Amino acid sequence: MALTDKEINQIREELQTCKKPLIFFHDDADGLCSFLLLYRYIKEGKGIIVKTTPDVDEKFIKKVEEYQPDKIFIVDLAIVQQEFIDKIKPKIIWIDHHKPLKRENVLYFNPRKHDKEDNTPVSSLCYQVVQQDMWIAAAGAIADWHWPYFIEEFRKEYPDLLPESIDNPEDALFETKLGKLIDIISFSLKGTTQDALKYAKIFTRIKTPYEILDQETPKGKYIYKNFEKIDKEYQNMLKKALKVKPRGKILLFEYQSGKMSFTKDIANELLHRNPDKLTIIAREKDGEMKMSIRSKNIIIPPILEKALKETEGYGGGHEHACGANVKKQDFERFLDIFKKNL
Ligand SMILES: [Mn+2]
Repeated sequence: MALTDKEINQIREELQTCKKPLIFFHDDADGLCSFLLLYRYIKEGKGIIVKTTPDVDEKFIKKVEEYQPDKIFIVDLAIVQQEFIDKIKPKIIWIDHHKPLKRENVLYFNPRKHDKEDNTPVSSLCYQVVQQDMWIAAAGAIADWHWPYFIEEFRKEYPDLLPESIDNPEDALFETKLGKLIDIISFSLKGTTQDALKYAKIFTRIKTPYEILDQETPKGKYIYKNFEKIDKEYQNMLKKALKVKPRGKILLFEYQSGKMSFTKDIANELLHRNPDKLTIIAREKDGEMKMSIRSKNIIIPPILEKALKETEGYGGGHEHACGANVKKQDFERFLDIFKKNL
């Protein structure tokens, strides 16, 4: 189990003695689901979405002073600056599954501290603690391409969302109603920060997944309508991405930045449909190419490090899924280095 019994009890104790939490979360499905699991357990609090770089730094101090929380929870965020920790009064409980960092004066829970291979999503960690809202935890975990320990229990309770024939997160994502629910959750974060928070708040009061999937209540319908609107844009972009011809082993799709980023979503779907290719989705913004890189069989980080070193870009991630940023003028060179090292 990713969190030990002692850690589970420790976090549970912090939740049970908390009256007014401020919860920082990453703006992806795992982050939002983690927020929901904690919020719905305490039934009180406020969420803060950390967009673009997953880094909690001093610019968030004002938010803490405004809200005056008794505790701060930080979920699914890779970086929390020591300066931030030092400058605020409330106790900080940080639950994450990215590369472990050394920090002082914070309760830090990360399964990778004990086992560097263990990147169990934060939704699954939070579920270990709260033991409720299994459908939210399942959505968050599968969204991070992880098959959580409670999935058979989930299947028993929601056989229509996850049919018997599905035995891996990828098929669950692209071929089931649970996958659709995940799209609805992650698309609810695509608008402005204000919009995203508004939807997050509605999610805190949804009772069952069917409220949304079958539009059973006004709240569920409201979330679903927004999904349909964003999905239209997504399908348009996907159609374009699917027309791209591979260059050797690489499948590259570039697009200009609009209001919304679909980089991760397109990267995952293109890889699902072209499992033998390395897919690179690049969004051009402010003279930079912001990328998601995916592959089923190639270990990406060593090649990526090489390419970044020679182009002064930055990025990183997991073996088969990485993110990276390079200047537009270095992009061709970046691709060349990748091609030569495949
Ligand atoms: Mn995550």
